[in-house]
Amino acid sequence: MIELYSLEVSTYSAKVRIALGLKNIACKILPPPGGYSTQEYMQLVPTGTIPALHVDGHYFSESDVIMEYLEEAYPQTPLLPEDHLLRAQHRFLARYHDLWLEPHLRRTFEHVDPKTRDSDALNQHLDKFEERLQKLETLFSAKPFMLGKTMGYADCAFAATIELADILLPVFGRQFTLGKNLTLWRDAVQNNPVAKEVTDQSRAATIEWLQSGGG
Ligand SMILES: N[C@@H](CCC(=O)N[C@@H](CS)C(=O)NCC(=O)O)C(=O)O
Repeated sequence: MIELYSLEVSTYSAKVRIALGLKNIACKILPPPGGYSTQEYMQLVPTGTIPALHVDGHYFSESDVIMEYLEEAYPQTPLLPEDHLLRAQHRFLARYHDLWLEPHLRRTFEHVDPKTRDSDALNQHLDKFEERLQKLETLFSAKPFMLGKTMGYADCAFAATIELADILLPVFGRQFTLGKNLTLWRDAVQNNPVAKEVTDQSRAATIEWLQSGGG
């Protein structure tokens, strides 16, 4: 059976776990051996990041690479449509998440503890995140999912990150507001039992992490 190295607190892992659930793929979910970024784990997964997939002695990371592998190796319940242009739109939105939006939220983690907070650096990332969230509102038109009537590749990318922003922005005194499009989309995602279960676990793990001081 394939194995996914993942932690509930990880939004990139949540993306892949939602895809596994939607496609009903049998997969063992495990924490990274030794913890992420450790020498022990990097012997298996050179980047040291989660998620990573283990298939027959082969290990690879990068959530979008794993998503593409799952799509090709398990064609049931496709998360990418047949139409080439729509496929490109899904991939664009998923890249927008990974390269343009989420990294600014991630860069706030180091400022959770007020004792070590650099307010200027923090505010720059919060401003960028909010700006790019507003832009995301204009990049699709909820159907109710980003590009269609069923959950797809693009939707998996944002599901846990939006829930993380809902929890994290108020910690820094910022308001979490979504436009009409993203609100419709978020409701649809939260009505999907697979996405709800994964994002609920991710929310609970994030709250626990914050309560422990966010270190
Ligand atoms: N681009 C990577 C990002 C993955 C990532 O940053 N994962 C975090 C956890 S959510 C991680 O493993 N951090 C450990 C590190 O950066 O060393 C992907 O899409 O898989």
